[in-house]
Amino acid sequence: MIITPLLVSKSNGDARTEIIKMYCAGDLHNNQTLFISNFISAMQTISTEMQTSHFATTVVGYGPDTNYVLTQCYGDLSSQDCILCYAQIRTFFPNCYPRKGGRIYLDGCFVRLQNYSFFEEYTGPNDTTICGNTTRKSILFQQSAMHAVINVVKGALRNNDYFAREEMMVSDPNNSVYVLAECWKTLSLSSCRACLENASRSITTCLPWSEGRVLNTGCFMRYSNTNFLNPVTRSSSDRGMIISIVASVVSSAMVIIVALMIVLYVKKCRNIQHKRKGSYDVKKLAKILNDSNLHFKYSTINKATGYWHESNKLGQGGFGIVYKGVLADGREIAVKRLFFNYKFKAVDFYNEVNIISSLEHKNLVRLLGCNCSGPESILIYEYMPNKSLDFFIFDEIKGKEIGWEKRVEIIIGVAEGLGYLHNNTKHRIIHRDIKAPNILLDLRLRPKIADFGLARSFQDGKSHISTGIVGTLGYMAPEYLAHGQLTEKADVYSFGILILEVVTGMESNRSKTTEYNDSLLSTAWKHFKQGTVEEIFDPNLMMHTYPNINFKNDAIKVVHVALLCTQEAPSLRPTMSAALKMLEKDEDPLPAPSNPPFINETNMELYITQRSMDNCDDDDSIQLL
Ligand SMILES: *[C@@H]1O[C@H](CO)[C@@H](O)[C@H](O)[C@H]1NC(C)=O
Ligand SMILES: *[C@@H]1O[C@H](CO)[C@@H](O)[C@H](O)[C@H]1NC(C)=O
Ligand SMILES: *[C@@H]1O[C@H](CO)[C@@H](O)[C@H](O)[C@H]1NC(C)=O
Ligand SMILES: *[C@@H]1O[C@H](CO)[C@@H](O)[C@H](O)[C@H]1NC(C)=O
Ligand SMILES: *[C@@H]1O[C@H](CO)[C@@H](O)[C@H](O)[C@H]1NC(C)=O
Ligand SMILES: *[C@@H]1O[C@H](CO)[C@@H](O)[C@H](O)[C@H]1NC(C)=O
Ligand SMILES: *[C@@H]1O[C@H](CO)[C@@H](O)[C@H](O)[C@H]1NC(C)=O
Ligand SMILES: *[C@@H]1O[C@H](CO)[C@@H](O)[C@H](O)[C@H]1NC(C)=O
Ligand SMILES: *[C@@H]1O[C@H](CO)[C@@H](O)[C@H](O)[C@H]1NC(C)=O
Ligand SMILES: *[C@@H]1O[C@H](CO)[C@@H](O)[C@H](O)[C@H]1NC(C)=O
Ligand SMILES: *[C@@H]1O[C@H](CO)[C@@H](O)[C@H](O)[C@H]1NC(C)=O
Ligand SMILES: CC(=O)N[C@H]1CO[C@H](CO)[C@@H](O)[C@@H]1O
Repeated sequence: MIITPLLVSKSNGDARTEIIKMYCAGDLHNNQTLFISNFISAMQTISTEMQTSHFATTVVGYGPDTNYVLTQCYGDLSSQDCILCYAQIRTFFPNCYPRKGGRIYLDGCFVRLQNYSFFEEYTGPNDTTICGNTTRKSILFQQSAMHAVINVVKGALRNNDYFAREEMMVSDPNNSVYVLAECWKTLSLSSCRACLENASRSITTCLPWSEGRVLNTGCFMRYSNTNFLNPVTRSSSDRGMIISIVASVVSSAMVIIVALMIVLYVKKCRNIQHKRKGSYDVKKLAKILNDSNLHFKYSTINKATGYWHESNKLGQGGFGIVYKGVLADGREIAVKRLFFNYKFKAVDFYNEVNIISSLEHKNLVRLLGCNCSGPESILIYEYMPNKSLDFFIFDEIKGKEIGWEKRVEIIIGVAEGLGYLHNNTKHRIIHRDIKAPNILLDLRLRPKIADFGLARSFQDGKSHISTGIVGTLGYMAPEYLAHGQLTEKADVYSFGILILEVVTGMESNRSKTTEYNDSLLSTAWKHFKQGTVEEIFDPNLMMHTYPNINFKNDAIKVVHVALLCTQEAPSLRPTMSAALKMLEKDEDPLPAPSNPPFINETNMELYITQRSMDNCDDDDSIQLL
């Protein structure tokens, strides 16, 4: 896959992205999970189609949470302007949530989403006429306008695309009239006629004023004394506005990105009012962010990502998309765009951003900025060109590119980053989701821990916080999994698993078929006890580093540390700083590890389901998955 960031310079057309009217549907979604996933998939289909077309419809799902979507750009927009206008729609549309859809009329395009098939509707109670009444026009203008409206209706019904434009130029420029009319392409000819005839009757009630618009269920019409129409050419190539500036080759498996997604998932809980110590109120936090250099204008981000151009998409997770962007000064960024802006939990979001932004360490991905006051919640991070650790170590070919020394460097880097999080004086932070896809690699393959979305700072004096389970099975500490008890030692456990992956090149995953007893951890434990650890070393390492005598001993020691980190009793696991010392220094002999946990996986799943249901009154009313 070639990623080609776009710089979109000023168009010589006008995308007419002003929002004229937005209605949100009256219905609340029925099943949030279902609705959101249908919405995301519907918008994805539409977004793809709108890259090349002026019109798209889709139907996703079934039952009361089905998404029926229609989008259309008006006929005089160039392809590029259509993309820009659609980008505006895409940005504003989630604001209807949790209403189940709605309509937005822009001056250049239209969108509608409902949970039933509305594609043939052309009239309804929300049909609106909006008159711009700034200037009262002459009789001559009024006559021209009437005439133009009649022509435009005829024209639209004649044209296959249901679009027509009309310019009435009279000798006196003060009396020129410009008109546009368009039906949605899903209508039959007779429905389109009925819609436009109603619209033309409605619009003439705006006379003698200089401006009128009709927003009907099935069509749009506008007249004006100023020329809002775009030049007649509809070719996009002649605009020459797409400048490819970078073309970097990126493979298709972009696992990082999925990991990069921050997902805001709001639990419907009884006790949502929970106030965390140290939370500020929204306004204060918004102000802090606004005053800091974290402040990014929405329009800047729009430009950097080529108006969220498809080709800049790095990946997509459950609830958000990550884009690559290039700022005006050439800096590359990764932009996380959350699908929904849960304004009512803004305190948590700002709090999160505030904490994250206060962190600075060479082994943590830096948050460069955010925009939470715009229509969407957006986070901006530094861009990591070499994706994530899993991309290398689990790949037979790419695995050869990081030898033993590099792997040790990476392990130590992660330990330093985690140690910094745990040892932070202002906020002790537990990452909660340490795993290979969350370890990003910079230009020189130095590790950077990503996705602090799961991080929760917790106050001194509490031994652990009880919390809804979030994280990735296979990396989760048993006490956390079973009882939701979260301490730094849960991160230490995940770190131990990560080490084993780096040494063996095997993925510690949750598998339905294999018992927990066959897990990577128990396999390592078994071999460690039998003194046959080298049997599980990554073949890539064996091939390249075996001549190095120290390799075997080093690697056994690293596995030893991993087993200390993954002991069943949290109190026996070392702190991150102790683990770091063990990895860096050779002097002291390491203590023998005690048993790792062996849990019956079937029971584990029961636990999780139960806990996620019981856990409403804990502090996690926003979960970042
Ligand atoms: C009309 O708009 C209102 C609110 O703006 C909304 O509640 C209602 O569902 C809409 N009706 C239709 C048919 O879209
Ligand atoms: C919502 O839909 C999902 C997916 O079909 C299902 O697993 C879940 O049980 C549903 N929730 C409710 C409350 O119906
Ligand atoms: C649309 O959603 C509403 C509210 O959830 C529901 O009552 C209605 O039956 C749904 N319509 C269809 C066609 O499923
Ligand atoms: C102009 O429009 C405004 C609001 O749209 C309305 O309140 C006002 O009465 C109108 N003026 C005239 C002269 O129609
Ligand atoms: C056009 O209108 C402006 C202001 O409404 C007026 O000053 C000007 O004289 C008009 N031009 C003509 C040719 O009538
Ligand atoms: C246009 O249709 C709407 C909805 O049926 C109706 O309320 C309105 O009176 C019609 N307007 C005209 C001018 O016929
Ligand atoms: C944000 O900062 C700008 C100046 O940098 C200021 O004009 C604006 O009022 C601030 N907005 C808020 C919400 O504090
Ligand atoms: C977000 O973007 C909007 C629109 O560009 C801007 O007005 C606002 O100040 C930005 N907010 C922050 C926190 O940067
Ligand atoms: C993890 O899953 C992959 C593919 O699903 C499989 O090839 C691999 O063996 C699994 N790893 C472990 C340790 O079970
Ligand atoms: C954690 O803090 C203690 C005391 O402030 C310090 O001695 C230790 O080196 C720190 N550990 C790390 C990993 O920064
Ligand atoms: C795991 O637990 C389930 C249910 O309690 C039980 O049926 C199953 O035999 C157990 N498996 C093992 C390996 O203990
Ligand atoms: C090992 C590897 O793939 N390194 C790459 C890291 O990213 C830089 C910049 O994209 C490439 O030049 C390296 O080849």
